[in-house]
Formats: sequence, C-alpha cells, structure tokens
Amino acid sequence: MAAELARGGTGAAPAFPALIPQPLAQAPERGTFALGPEARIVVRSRARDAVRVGELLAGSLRPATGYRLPVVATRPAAGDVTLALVPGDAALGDEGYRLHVDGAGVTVAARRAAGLFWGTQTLRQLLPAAIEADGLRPGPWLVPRGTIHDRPRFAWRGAMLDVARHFFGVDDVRRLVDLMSLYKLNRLHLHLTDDQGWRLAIRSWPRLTSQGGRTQVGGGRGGYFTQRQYAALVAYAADRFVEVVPEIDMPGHVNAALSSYAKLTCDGRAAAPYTGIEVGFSSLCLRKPVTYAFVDDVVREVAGLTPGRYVHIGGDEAHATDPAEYRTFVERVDRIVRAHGKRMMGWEELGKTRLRRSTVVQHWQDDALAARAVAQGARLVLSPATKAYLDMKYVPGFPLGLSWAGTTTVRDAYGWDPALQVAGVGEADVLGVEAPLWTETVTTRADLDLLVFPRILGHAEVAWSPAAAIAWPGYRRRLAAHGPRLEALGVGYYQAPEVRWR
Ligand code: TNX
Repeated sequence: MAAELARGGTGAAPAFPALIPQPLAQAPERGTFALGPEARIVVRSRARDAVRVGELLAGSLRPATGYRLPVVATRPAAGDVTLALVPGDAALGDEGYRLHVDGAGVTVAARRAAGLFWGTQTLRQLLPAAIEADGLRPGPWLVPRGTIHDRPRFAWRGAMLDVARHFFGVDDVRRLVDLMSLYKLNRLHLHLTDDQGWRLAIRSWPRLTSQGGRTQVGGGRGGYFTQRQYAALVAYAADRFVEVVPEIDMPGHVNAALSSYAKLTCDGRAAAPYTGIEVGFSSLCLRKPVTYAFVDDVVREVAGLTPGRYVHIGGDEAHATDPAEYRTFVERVDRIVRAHGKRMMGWEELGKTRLRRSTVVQHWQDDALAARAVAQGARLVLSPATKAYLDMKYVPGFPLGLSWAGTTTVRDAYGWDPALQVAGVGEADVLGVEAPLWTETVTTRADLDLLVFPRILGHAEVAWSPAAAIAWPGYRRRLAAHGPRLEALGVGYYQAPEVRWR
C-alpha cells in the first residue's frame, strides 16, 4: 500500500491540509466528503478499546458540529465515518492506520485500537480548524478525499511535565494529554518529586505530601495528587493511548522528602523546606537501612498505580551522593523496581552504573554517559537539552524559561534527527523522543502554553514522521496553518517570528 502512495510532502496538487506530524505516505484526490448531520460513527469491532475510540471521536466532533454522531456497530452507510480493526494487515504495525476518504464517507482501518485512535486524530486535522471550537460553528465540515497510510518512526513519543517545582493539577494535566494526543504523542512522564515538593500521596509515608507537598519554587502553596486523583489521571491518559511514566527522583533531588521525615537524613534532623532553584545539594542517606524501606514502600505504591511498564527513578545530578554509593544504590533500586513488576528508567547518569538490558535511559546532555548505557544494551529516550528542553528560552530575554543550555527557537526544536544526535548511537538504540518542561519559571497555564507550544509539535513530528519528511520550509507552512487550530483549542502558543503565522 505505502508504495502506491506518494511519499509525504511532495506537494503534488490536490493536497491534504496541513498535517502534523506528517504521515508516512499520502495520496490526496480531488473533491471532498461532507460530514453531515446524519453521520454516524460506525465501529466494526466489539473490542472495548475500539468502541472507546469511536466515542472519543464523536465527543471531539459534537461540540462544533452540533451533530448527534451516534456510535453504532451496524453496517456502514453512505455518509458515515467507519472505524475498522483489521488485525491481519501487518504493514500497519501496532500504531499505524490507513485512512480513506471518498464520496461515501471516511474509513479508518488499523490493526489495533491505538492505530484507530491516531487515525481519528488525523481526521480531526483534515477537518477545518473550527472543528476544535468548544461551541457550535456553522461548518460546512468538508474532508478532502484521498488516502493516508501512516505509522510512527519511534515507539516512544513523549512529553515530560515537572509538577514538583510548580504544581499543575488534574485539569491542567488532562488538558495536556488532550493536546498531546492530537499530535500523536503517547508518553507523559510526570516528574513527581524534587527538592521543592513531593506531589504524589504515598499512604505508607503520609507526611511526604502533607508536609513535603506544601512548598514550591518561590514559596507558594504547592499541592499534590491524591492516589485516587492520580489513578484517574493515569486512566484518562490510557484511554487516549498515552502511558503515564511516573518519576520519583533519587538519590538526589529529595529535599522535600528529607524535610518531611527526619529519619531519612544522615544526621536525623529534618531538612528545611526549599523553594529556590539550585540543584544537586540533597541526597538520601544511603548507609541507613530505613532509606531502602522507604524506597521499597514508595516504589511499591507507585508501581501499584502504574499500568505502564516503567518506573522512572531519576538518578540525575546526585552531586551530594558518594559516587561508589550511587552505583550500588542504583543497582539496588533496580532490584526493587523489578520486584514490583516494573522496569527501571532513569536519566543518563545511570550510565555510570551496571545496567540490565531492559533499562531505559533518558539522555539529556552527556553523550558519553548515554553511550555507556547503550554499550550495556540499554535503550535511549532522547531529550537533548539543546533541542528538546521546553523550558529553554526561545530567544535571549524571553520572559519565561532558563537558558543554561542556550536558547531554542521553534526551528531548533524541529530540525534534529534522533538517530544522529549521539555519536555511536543509532536508530535501533533509540526508543524515541521526549520533550521535558521543567517548571522553575512556569507558574500558570498561560506560561506552560507559551513554552510548550508550538515547540512540542516539532518534537511530535521528529518522533513520528520518517526522517526524509523532516524539512523546515514545509513544516513552517504547516505549522502556520495550525495557528488557528491551536487558537480554537484555547492554546496560547508563542507566535515565533520565524513562522509566518497567518
Ligand atoms: C536539569 S535535566 C535538571 C533539572 C532542572 C533542569 C532545568 C535533569 C535531569 N535535571 O533538575 O529542572 O535542568 O532546565
């Protein structure tokens, strides 16, 4: 199928509207299909997750269209949108889909529900931007005809949100999940703990949040997720094929824990709460047995809230930890994580330790450390700070963000190839890409929007689209066309001057 279709971005007329990420292959045709008031969402499968994709699609199209869009299991008729599971079509992979639009309607076919979901996100982007409005719009709701064949380049297409430096609650995180899914991102890494705050309730250590959850950078109120809220968030994301990856940062970045429990410090005196933005000054006391009881309790509770495979244990910037103790600690934590049924993930500093092949290591700045992890058989998630850190300023003097890794324009955040980023680390060693938002300077939803959007769209395309489809001139045009869509979604993105917004 793919071979019959034009490769993405050849610019042959007729054309599909701006799609981000660019699909693997597309063959637009002349003419349109008009989604009308009688349209139904026909799901050709009894599978629960497929039906849910139909319901999510209907839910996203109803507000602007005002149509009923019933989700049904009958035979499709002219005018319907059909979602079909075709388990036999190996070319689609686990997340791929085929989307066909002709005069009779729209069909999305995929081997698995995840592929159907990504196909429905493409369908949203084929409709006018006004489809994203939260109230009735006049339409017409025209979808250009043609065929798209699509599957991702990388399995891990992530964003990270630091809820520790400043807390972002359930509504903000859900909204981020919604926006991620429109761009086919499928991992949300939550940085849940740091010196300035502990944001996930741990029942066996309640003061972590009752005490350690009350601070944040700059001295505000902080906040935390109850386990019930967190579980609901994880389920909400899973319904949208986004796996939440919880991070409990250790043995450094632990001042909030040390200020909550005196018994965790080496001298037995509780640390003072911390609301600054320095890093690297705190450490768990690795010679105390209680530390391992603590880690075991926390990992057990976190693993119990995690349907996904990974528990991220941080491991970064442990400058206040003895290097030899660091190595034995990480190996011990790996055993604890596995005892609770999960795989260990951590920042590139894990490359200093003995790793098992199932470990996932997150590169951020040190190529040699990341390469040491790969040499041991680990796979990498790439978050190079100079490209992928959403908290870097766009330009010098930008009112938000940091600049320790330089400034990162919208173009910088797009033009990189994960397979060429780290010397000696090739495509097969790379699980994917993740764009982190550290929140030392980020206090409101508006701040978050301004730093995350539109740069995250570039990372979404780098993670999904074939390397050959990555080209700035075409991307810039497509990104500009997404301005009205982001506006309709209420996203206050940065109108970077290098993009000629319409
Ligand atoms: C480095 S990246 C950190 C974070 C900071 C961030 C700010 C990493 C593993 N550690 O603690 O928030 O820089 O950009």
